[in-house]
Amino acid sequence: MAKINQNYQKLSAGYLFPEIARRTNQFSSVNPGVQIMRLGIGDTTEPIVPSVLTGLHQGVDNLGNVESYSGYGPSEGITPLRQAIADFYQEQGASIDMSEVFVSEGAKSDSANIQGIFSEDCVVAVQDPAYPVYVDSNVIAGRTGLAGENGYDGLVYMPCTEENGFFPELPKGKVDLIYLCSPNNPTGAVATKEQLKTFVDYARDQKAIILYDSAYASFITDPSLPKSIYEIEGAHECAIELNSFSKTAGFTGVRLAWTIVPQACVTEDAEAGVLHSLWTRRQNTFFNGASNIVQAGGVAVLSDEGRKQTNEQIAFYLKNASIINEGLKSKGIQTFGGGNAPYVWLKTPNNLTSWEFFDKLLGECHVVGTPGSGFGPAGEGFFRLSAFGHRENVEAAVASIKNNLNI
Ligand code: PL4
Repeated sequence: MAKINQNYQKLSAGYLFPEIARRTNQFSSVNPGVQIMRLGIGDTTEPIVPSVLTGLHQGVDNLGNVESYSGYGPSEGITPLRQAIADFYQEQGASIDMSEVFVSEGAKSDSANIQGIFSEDCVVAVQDPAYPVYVDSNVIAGRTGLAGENGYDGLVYMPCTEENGFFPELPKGKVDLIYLCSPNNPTGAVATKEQLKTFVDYARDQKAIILYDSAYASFITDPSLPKSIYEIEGAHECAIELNSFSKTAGFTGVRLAWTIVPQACVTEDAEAGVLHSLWTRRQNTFFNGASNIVQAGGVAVLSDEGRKQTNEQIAFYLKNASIINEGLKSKGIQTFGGGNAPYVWLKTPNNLTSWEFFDKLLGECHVVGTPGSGFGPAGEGFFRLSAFGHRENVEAAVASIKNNLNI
């Protein structure tokens, strides 16, 4: 008799983004003809830049020629791409060997899967609020109890509040796995080197592992802020980093990402090299590699021309963020983030709950955003607006908020 994984029953509600889509569709069905402006999901909108398109075309053309045709590739990724990623780190002052780079089809799936190489009884700490995948994947893996009003039993929430500048204090007790995301989704806050150092020191001391999601690192324009945790001394011993081409190069639909598992990473029960070989084994068993066409596109993203063109696109999205920020501020709404990140985090006016503000923004302004409470208990009373959008749509959404939001 088959039995289901009962941990799925613990998941508190529908996954956040489909829930937003459901509510938005419901609004549209009772308000036919109303034009909805979407600043909800962080999804790229601008076309892929020419030099990267050339790389993708090259990937396709290679398949039409007997000399350059390739079938299954290494599940860790093709050598030119792994090397280009390692070189990219080197330029940032973070030494990474090509063998430590694991190419994948998405940082979402890697951030959900990475917990699988750790013991079931690891104590998990997450920033609160956080990208929901970190929590849900650990719920499904059985590392938590049931959900209550303040989150899941057994999970250590590290509140990110206005008071601490949206970067958490160290956990009070001993934890084993620590999820950090910088630039942060959803708050837009970026960790400083000093802040990361406190976590690296803690992790080395406790033989804990930091799972560092830097999917938005390319949005950091302030040169004093770290783009990788490996810029911090000692991080190679205690941190796994996840990054993605999704937001950097408009690959949200194309799908390409990477995870770094340094050889030097250690746990309480495993010496250097073990975590690296476990992740290799995991990927070899579960994954047959990212598309060879897409990996050719990834190499083009990291070329000089690719970087120049994608950086221009990132500047475009950052300008959207500043338009949103300015518009909200002129309305008297308090905002955070958006300077080195594609998300603006706002405090809901008049103490509205996050979902109350969602309904108000949709009803009065026809703008969709993301309720902060969907990212964790400390997100209640906050709201996220995404800077991904065509300029005219972002401007129209901001104008509608200015003209129609009744606060
Ligand atoms: C909507 C911190 C967006 N349907 O594209 P990937 O898989 O390489 O990267 C996903 C990802 C990884 N890490 C962080 C992210 O914020 C994201 C993407 N988040 C958002 O609006 O928060 C897209 C979400 C998607 C989902 O369910 O993840």
